[in-house]
Amino acid sequence: MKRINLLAIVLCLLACSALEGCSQRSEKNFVKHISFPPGATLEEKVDMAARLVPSPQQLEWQQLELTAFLHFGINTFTNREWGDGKEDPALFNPTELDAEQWVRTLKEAGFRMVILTAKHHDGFCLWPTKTTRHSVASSPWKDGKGDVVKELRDACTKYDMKFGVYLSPWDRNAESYGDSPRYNQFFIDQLTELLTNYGEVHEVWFDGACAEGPNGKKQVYDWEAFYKTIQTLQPKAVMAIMGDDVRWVGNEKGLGRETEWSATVLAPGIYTRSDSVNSALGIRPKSPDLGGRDILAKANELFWYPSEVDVSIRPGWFYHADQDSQVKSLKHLTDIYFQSVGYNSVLLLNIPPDCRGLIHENDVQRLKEFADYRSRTFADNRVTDGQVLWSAAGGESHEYTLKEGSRINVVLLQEDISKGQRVESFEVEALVDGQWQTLGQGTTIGYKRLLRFPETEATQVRLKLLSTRLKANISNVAAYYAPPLTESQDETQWNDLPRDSWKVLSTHPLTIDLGKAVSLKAFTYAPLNGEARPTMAFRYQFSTSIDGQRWSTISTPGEFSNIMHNPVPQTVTLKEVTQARFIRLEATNPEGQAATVDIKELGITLDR
Ligand code: FUL
Repeated sequence: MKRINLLAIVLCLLACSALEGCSQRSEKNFVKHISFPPGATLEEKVDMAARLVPSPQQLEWQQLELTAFLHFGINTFTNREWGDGKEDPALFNPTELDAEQWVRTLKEAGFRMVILTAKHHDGFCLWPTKTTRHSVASSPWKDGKGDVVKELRDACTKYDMKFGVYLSPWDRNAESYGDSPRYNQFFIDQLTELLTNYGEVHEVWFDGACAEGPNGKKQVYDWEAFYKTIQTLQPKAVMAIMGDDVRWVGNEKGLGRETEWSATVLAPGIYTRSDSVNSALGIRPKSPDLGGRDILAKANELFWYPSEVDVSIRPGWFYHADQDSQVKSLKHLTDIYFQSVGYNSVLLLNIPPDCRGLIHENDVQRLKEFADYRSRTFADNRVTDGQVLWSAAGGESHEYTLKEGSRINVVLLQEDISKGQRVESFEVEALVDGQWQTLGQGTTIGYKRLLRFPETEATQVRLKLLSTRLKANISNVAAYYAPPLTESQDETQWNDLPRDSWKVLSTHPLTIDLGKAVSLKAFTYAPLNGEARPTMAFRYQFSTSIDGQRWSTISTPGEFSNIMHNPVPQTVTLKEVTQARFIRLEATNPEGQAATVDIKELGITLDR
């Protein structure tokens, strides 16, 4: 009798596990997009959300982890961040351009893809396009016979590096800009050249900037047609930012979100419905919660739309010689890495080639340090049994063995996202002297989550899933020791004259008595706390005076280009050294209304 019972139990268990296997196998997945059925409950939505998976190219893109951005173009030679399209192409003349040096440097630093600004907002094309004369073909570089895109493409092929292009939709040079159908065709022609003549393109990057063209008119982009062009010519490429494969994280500081859902309710900006969908949900790319249950409850659809963190290794996106000493420190880059790759995002790090057409020695050195640090840290995984797939629901936990004598301060967690993103919250513990102690807690895991905590000597680590959507699939658990880093970055000096002696004569416009006459070489505008505010300065006019009565305007109306997205100090060098005791900054905000500038946001550079 006993034996029969036992047999029955064994048979039942076998049948159950087979069934379970079947039900797991028959799980219906949704690729890239879900429309929730009308009236779906939150539980039904959560169930479907767990089964949203990336397209094959999105998955491949995520696995790259590190992509390099190369901002290079006419701005490199005019020392600007945003060109106005009126530049003389003759200024473009790199003396030692070597795309192999770029790719070799980046490859050695662990990057797997390179994206070049084939055209930035100034409209200057780095390839000899048939669409405009504002290109390398009109420059003295290689007697107008050069092609930066091709040189980069060839170097990528040689070093087995993936290749992407940034083509700015906003074009301040194109005469047709603002005449929407005509410019859209012009843009498609440019896209077609880039996607036809340079082999495989893996990422097409469109930023969202859309402002006035040379005729003052605003353009209405035909995203649908741009999208079709890419689909036809490079069906395997991911389309980023103004695209529906890759999402902008929402800042240019290198800061990912700790809770980062790749399965998100944010509708990609290229869809005509995106404004109405996103405003009904009250969300923007910068919003903190783009995929949690609260927002899911209100949503009608869901997108696999993973985050990309874009940031420059220097304060600006383009090369400026006066930023040679401001290459981000190893600690800063490492923090960025943990807050991007370690927060379920791809890091898109910009390294701008200089006027020679080379990656500057300081950046090369920092990239080497960054790569060495990562390989020192991640070469020695202390977990012996972390690469076995563990499928489990909230409330379950799993113990992993550490090599003997392990000192750790980082735990790496990965979900098999080809089956969906499912972990909502987790806890990691360590067995220290026979006692379990908490190392840290977190929310999402996704493709990769790096958890940092104080150094701990332990024999085991335990991962506890606190809450999941269906059963989560944990594909990797690892633990490391990351050597501590201290900040050795110099405080950037951008004001030579202490403000104690300054007197504010008026706030609108900001007029200052410096207390004595000085030889003025440059001035700097640095948004307070490095933060963008709606009242911040964007367009400006700068004037000086000896006596506070007669004023001369030094620079023609200028702009602090891109300051609202990247609010770092911007220094404007005067055409010639000027004697002045009084200075005045008249400025308007990005909306064109009077800006408010605080005295602490202004600095001057003296000629000494
Ligand atoms: C922004 C641009 O305006 C900046 O100049 C830079 O190219 C950044 C990556 O994207 O939208």
